[in-house]
Amino acid sequence: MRRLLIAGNWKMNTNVGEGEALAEALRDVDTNSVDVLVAPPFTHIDRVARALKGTEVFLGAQNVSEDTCGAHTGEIAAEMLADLSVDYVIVGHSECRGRGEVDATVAKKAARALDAGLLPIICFGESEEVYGSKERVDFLKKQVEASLAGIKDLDKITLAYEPIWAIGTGKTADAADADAVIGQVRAALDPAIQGKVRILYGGSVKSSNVAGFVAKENIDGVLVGGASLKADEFKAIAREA
Ligand code: G2H
Repeated sequence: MRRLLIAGNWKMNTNVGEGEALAEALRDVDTNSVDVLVAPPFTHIDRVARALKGTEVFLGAQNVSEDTCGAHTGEIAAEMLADLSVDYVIVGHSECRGRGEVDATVAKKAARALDAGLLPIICFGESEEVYGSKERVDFLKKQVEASLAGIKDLDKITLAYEPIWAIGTGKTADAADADAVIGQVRAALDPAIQGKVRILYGGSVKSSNVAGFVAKENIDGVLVGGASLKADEFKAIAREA
């Protein structure tokens, strides 16, 4: 059985004090039956790590450089995140892909994360236009395959299906449809890892709809944006999952 992962992606929200307060309020989140992760902005990671010290909550980052330490102005290396006790890093979020990040870059970022001992959460998903076309499943399989290119420790990755049209829009995917499409993507993975890799759903998840997603065979948790910014709501998501 794959253990569920409930991941909160704070995106570019909160100041340091607000992030610290949010983390403090999450100290009693129920981690008995699910893994829980928060991914604050880079600037908050150290303070959030301190606020969550002694809990089972995992710490994530929202992005990482494709390069190792060196002359890369403005970038953050995976080694730097590992130094802050970060466990997971989100790569290939559609909000990054939308700014020009391509599959090959996503694969390099995931490889750097693994080299530094971090666990990558690799996002994939289709636009509304592709969603409505017969190419949808092929598009998603190719996107995942290209985003995993050259990665050796495939058993250490987590995938997250985030249909772009469902992100921050309040439109959620149909759970049965998300399960079916995730199942097809899972079936295209290397057979050695097919049953091991966690595949999350993300896009307008909240406490009132999470149960419907995680009840599905192929959905191993959720990546939550907006609803992860309210401690009570995020704790309710972890409880309802
Ligand atoms: C999708 C999701 C979290 P939201 O981006 O990654 O955000 O829950 O706000 O749709």
